[in-house]
Amino acid sequence: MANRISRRDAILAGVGGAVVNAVAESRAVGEPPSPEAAPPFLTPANDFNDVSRGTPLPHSLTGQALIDARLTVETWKLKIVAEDKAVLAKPRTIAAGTALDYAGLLALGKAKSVRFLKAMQCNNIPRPLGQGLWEGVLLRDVLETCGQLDEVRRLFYWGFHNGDPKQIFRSSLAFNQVLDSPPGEMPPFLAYKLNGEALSLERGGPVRMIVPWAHGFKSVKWLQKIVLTNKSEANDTYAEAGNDPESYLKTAAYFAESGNGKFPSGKPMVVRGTAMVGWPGLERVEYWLRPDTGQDGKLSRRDPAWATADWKPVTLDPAPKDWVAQLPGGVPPKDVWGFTPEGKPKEWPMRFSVANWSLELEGLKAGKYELRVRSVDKNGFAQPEPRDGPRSGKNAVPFKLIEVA
Ligand SMILES: Nc1nc2c(c(=O)[nH]1)N[C@H]1C(S)=C(S)[C@@H](COP(=O)(O)O)O[C@H]1N2
Ligand SMILES: [Mo]
Repeated sequence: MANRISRRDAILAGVGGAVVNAVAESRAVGEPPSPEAAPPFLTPANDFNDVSRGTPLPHSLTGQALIDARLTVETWKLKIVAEDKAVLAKPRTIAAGTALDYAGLLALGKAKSVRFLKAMQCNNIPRPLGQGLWEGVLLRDVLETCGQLDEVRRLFYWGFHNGDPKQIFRSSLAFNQVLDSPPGEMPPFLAYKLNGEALSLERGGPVRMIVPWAHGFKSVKWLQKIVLTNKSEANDTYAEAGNDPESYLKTAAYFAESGNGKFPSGKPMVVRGTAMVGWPGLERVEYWLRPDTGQDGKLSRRDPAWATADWKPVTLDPAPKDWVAQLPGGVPPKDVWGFTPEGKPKEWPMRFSVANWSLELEGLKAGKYELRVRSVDKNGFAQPEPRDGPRSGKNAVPFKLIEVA
């Protein structure tokens, strides 16, 4: 229970006018997590925290409604069309019987599939929602089956929604982000497997977009439509709600559990947490402990105390030794993005994944303290730098009030 938010923390909250599951940051005093409580590297599909719009939620549909929604593997179809000045030689439409179906996507995957470890991190929730091994086919390999493309500047894409245009959840990508990935980087792909199993309806199955470097809102669930366009502006649903639609995953440290902490004096205090390793990588996670100033932990960004803060490193969990045991059966570690031919991660912690950390302090005198943690990325920026605007990803320096008694 350290790299994700427990279900009991999930509440319904209104975000940008739509109902989204979000997280309460107001939990009661928690038990100190034990140092042994390192979470499994992959989050079981059902244990992800869910962020989904729609009434009813697409993953609550059953029976005929599910078939009508084309959300079964037998009925799923992906339309790919062009609009505006953009041209597509071979559009894929349901009317013409050319839409891509699940069997067709799997056949593409048989020739060329990709496997990618990624933590789902919402732009607006200060903690990863869960981490998975996603498997699918590159979007550019799917587009290749549509023949010559001209005058395309952007792709708009969305998934099933209930027919009410207000409930659509749409995202977008620049065409270059789909085609021209730097060698060694993973471009966007269509995922049909999570943790070695068929992608569940709740996680966006049968097929979901995965955008490796982005926050969760680019990874549209229940994917059904891609429109190639000559328009140049992002029309993401999240952009309309005031968020930065092009932010890379930020590197940021979070506490595993929200709420304040109470620890018995005379015993070591152990606090666990998690860090989202964004595109800038993660150099280290640091903590700053100081006596409580009686301000409920509030500290303005301009307070001079930041300049003299005494930050010290916490301990990052080491890479698992046995990757065969961590990954789903039958997945050779060398076939996962970011792994060497010998089956070891090229970097640790891995970009786009979660890094778990722990802090153990002994000999703390009885009293009240303020505890803060922050990440330092590979460019040397300490959280919340280089961008502290929450609309490009929540990365405020988290704090906890600690009582040792
Ligand atoms: N179709 C659809 N896709 C969606 C969403 C949605 O509401 N509808 N929410 C997005 C957001 S904001 C996030 S953070 C992630 C959450 O993924 P998860 O529910 O698998 O944890 O899904 C994204 N994909
Ligand atoms: Mo999100």
